[in-house]
Amino acid sequence: MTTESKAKYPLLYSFRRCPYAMRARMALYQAGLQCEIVEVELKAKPAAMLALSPKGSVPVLQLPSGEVLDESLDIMRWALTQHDPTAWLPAATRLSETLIEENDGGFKAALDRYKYPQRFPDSHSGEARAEGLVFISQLNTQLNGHAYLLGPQVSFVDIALFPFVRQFANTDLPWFAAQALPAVQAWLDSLVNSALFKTIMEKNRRHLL
Ligand SMILES: N[C@@H](CCC(=O)N[C@@H](CS)C(=O)NCC(=O)O)C(=O)O
Repeated sequence: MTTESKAKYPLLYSFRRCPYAMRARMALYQAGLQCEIVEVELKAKPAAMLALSPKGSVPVLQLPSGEVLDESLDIMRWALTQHDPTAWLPAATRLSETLIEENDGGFKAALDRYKYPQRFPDSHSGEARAEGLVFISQLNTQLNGHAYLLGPQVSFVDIALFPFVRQFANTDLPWFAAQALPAVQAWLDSLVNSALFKTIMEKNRRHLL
């Protein structure tokens, strides 16, 4: 491969509405890293992406060195290790890890059963919603008078979690708005309306930065 043909920027295979891809795009943007984005159709994944990561999930990041990162949390950590202007990483604690594990585990499973009941004929959507609500209530308690999960500033854990909480809320917004979860509702509003989130959700975005 000649120097000219080498990729100059990291290449991100992404899907705009995927919560895992959202958290990766936010960290890459926060780190000020210029990346090329390939918007993937989940039903027709590009062969080039599958060659890099046969498990076939987005996001996938290919670095100019050829190294491949195909887990959203690894992409977030890598990006912020390059540049972390408001210290998202140092703020991370054992509590952040536990919340992320619960989010990506039981909460995500409940969210899928609530959001896509047709895919889970044996599951009861109301029960799945109640299960998800237990985690959301835990977040409401954790917010405890501060704007973000670990204190007054956004950190890694807020960004890792909120795309999933957003999906949960959007599944039935009037119901979500009627719950007594003022801290989570304010937290979600603040993150959904942030310039960072709006930027990474722009349609037809081919580049980050
Ligand atoms: N553990 C992975 C999960 C990524 C994931 O499941 N992404 C979904 C889209 S939201 C996906 O690509 N699913 C494969 C498919 O739908 O074919 C990560 O954190 O990156």
